[in-house]
Amino acid sequence: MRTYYSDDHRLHHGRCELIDGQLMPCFEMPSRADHVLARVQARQLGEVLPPQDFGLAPLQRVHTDDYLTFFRGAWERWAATNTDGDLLPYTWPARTLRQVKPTSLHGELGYYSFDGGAPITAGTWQAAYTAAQIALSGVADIQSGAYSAFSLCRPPGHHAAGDLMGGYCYLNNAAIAAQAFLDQGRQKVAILDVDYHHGNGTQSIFYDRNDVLFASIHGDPTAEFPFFLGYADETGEGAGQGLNFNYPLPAGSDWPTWAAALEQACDEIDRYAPDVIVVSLGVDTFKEDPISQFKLDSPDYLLMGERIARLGKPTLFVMEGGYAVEEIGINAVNVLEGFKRATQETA
Ligand code: SP5
Ligand code: ZN
Repeated sequence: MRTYYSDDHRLHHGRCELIDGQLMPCFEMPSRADHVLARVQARQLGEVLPPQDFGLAPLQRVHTDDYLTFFRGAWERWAATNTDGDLLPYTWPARTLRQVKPTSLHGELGYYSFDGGAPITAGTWQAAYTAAQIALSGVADIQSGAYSAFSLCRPPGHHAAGDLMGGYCYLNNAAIAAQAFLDQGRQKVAILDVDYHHGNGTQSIFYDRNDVLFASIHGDPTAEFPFFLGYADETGEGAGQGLNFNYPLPAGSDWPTWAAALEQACDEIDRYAPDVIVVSLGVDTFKEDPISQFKLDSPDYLLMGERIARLGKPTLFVMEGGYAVEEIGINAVNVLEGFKRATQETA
């Protein structure tokens, strides 16, 4: 399995986020990708390649032009008046307020975000743009015949909607990949989101469509970020009715509980019979994750990869969350090694 990776991720390094009433150093930090890359190399998973550049067009298939233009130009506008500090939103158009787009930088930033967890720094656009190209390079690999690929994206993407950033995410790498598969002739794509948090951005992008199935296993949003999406009764609408599957699980869920939800998700994916699968691969389900409440252990990720392999479809893995930095490489690469092993056994 080839891995697509670029050092550009380092250009994005937010300073702090609000956790339990305190400004803490961002959990979504550059060393996350370094640990995953090191483990890919140590385990000799396969070649590590830089991304190709497919330009803006495939990003525009998922994100609105006005959002992309705003995100691309935001830092320059901020830097013109500030020499210190990340660009962070502080007001959002919640209930009773109007969905207007103000003209000032912070007005627009509130309009284009849903939380204060996505800081814009000098290199954030470039890092996010390259992460999307990394996802697209994985698509290209599979389109040229590879059975699987690993897109080592950073920053992550699954919380980003068509015109919203949030939850450490700016561009929805998995959604951009899924849309690219469709645009290159695939008929049906299934996205399996195993990150601890619900993939609200991905769900919203494909909610009313029948060419993408979305299934997500995550912390129950009654108690967990992103709180306002990810409930089991969100089943899709219009043409997408019956093609959105949420499996919210309680805090403390361990592998047997998690694996039972995975079985259900896999049954739905089998029934849908997609041409290709995109996995939003977050490993913040790990028992030591500093911001999450599930109890998966490192060997469980091998089993996760094996089960995904038994779906028997070409599969693109796209890196999402995981904040236990020392173990993120072991856990993410365990999924890939489990997948590889099971694929070879059944081939
Ligand atoms: C991609 C991804 O995994 N994004 C996650 C964003 C989560 N942001 C909210 C974090 C709030 C954590 N609160 C933890 C309290 C620990 N005492
Ligand atoms: Zn997450």
